[in-house]
Amino acid sequence: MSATPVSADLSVEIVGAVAVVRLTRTAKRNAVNDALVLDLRRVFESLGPEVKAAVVDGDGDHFCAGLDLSELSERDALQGLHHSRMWHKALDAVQFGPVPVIAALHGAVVGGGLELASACHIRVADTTAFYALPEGSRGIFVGGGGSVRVPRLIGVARMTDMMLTGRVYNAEDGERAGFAQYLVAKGQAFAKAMELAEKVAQNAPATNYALTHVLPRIADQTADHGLMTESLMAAIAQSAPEAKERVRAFLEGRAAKVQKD
Ligand code: 1HE
Repeated sequence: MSATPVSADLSVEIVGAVAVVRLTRTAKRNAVNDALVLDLRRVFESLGPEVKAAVVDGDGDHFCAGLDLSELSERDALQGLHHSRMWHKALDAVQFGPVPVIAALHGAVVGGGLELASACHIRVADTTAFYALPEGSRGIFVGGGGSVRVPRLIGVARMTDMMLTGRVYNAEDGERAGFAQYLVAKGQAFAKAMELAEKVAQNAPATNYALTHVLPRIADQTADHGLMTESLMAAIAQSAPEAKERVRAFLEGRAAKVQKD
């Protein structure tokens, strides 16, 4: 099936059970303007039941250059607040939408681009990827959820350093720091993200829901509350007929063993 343009700057293609959501604003390095934020939100809020996983990709040499800076100049404080909250709603729709989302990263993953990547559940980067938060040097602050999501990947100290000093992480150092879970050869991020998405799409829905909606909430809870939430989710997941069948399949030798790579 071919990609359906949502606008000139965004397309969606359904490949089997995977929705491929692609930024197509290459002339502006996939910088995200207001229309694009709203479209991203709409896309993730309206994925159909046939979609079991999604991949976010960017056309051209860069994943995403962040906020479209040309729209920043004339906002007052209250408009700035609403603008940031608009990003939050859109990236919440990515993180807490119906399916696991895998980001395919290459080139610039900066500012709001890094915030978008951080809202995804798995990040695959190729060797051209680099990570930065130029907000620090532009005299602004993150506004797309970066202060909440980026430290969960790399820690508060690294994010503070990035924004105070303008530090840029290359692909290798970025993987080591925790930005990406997979590092692949140049041009291979999308293929690897699709491979992972197809695998993720086969998981039991309760497992995917637990990992995308419940695990991050447990991370926000006290240990005592987290353990209770874990038990509740575990009980729900194991009670599904699909879980029982998967366990039976293993016990009867019909399911794959755990194998090292
Ligand atoms: C843009 C943007 C943008 C490119 N807003 N127009 N983000 C940044 O501070 C990153 C700014 N961008 C860059 O550092 C570079 O563009 C890149 C490293 C990403 C790519 O460099 P390059 O040499 O491939 O492209 P370029 O020549 O810099 O840019 C090509 C065009 O895209 C050019 O426009 P043109 O009309 O002159 O062709 C650039 O102006 C335009 N462009 N990036 C607007 N970001 C929710 S809060 C989040 C806050 C932030 O994200 S702040 C960080 C913003």
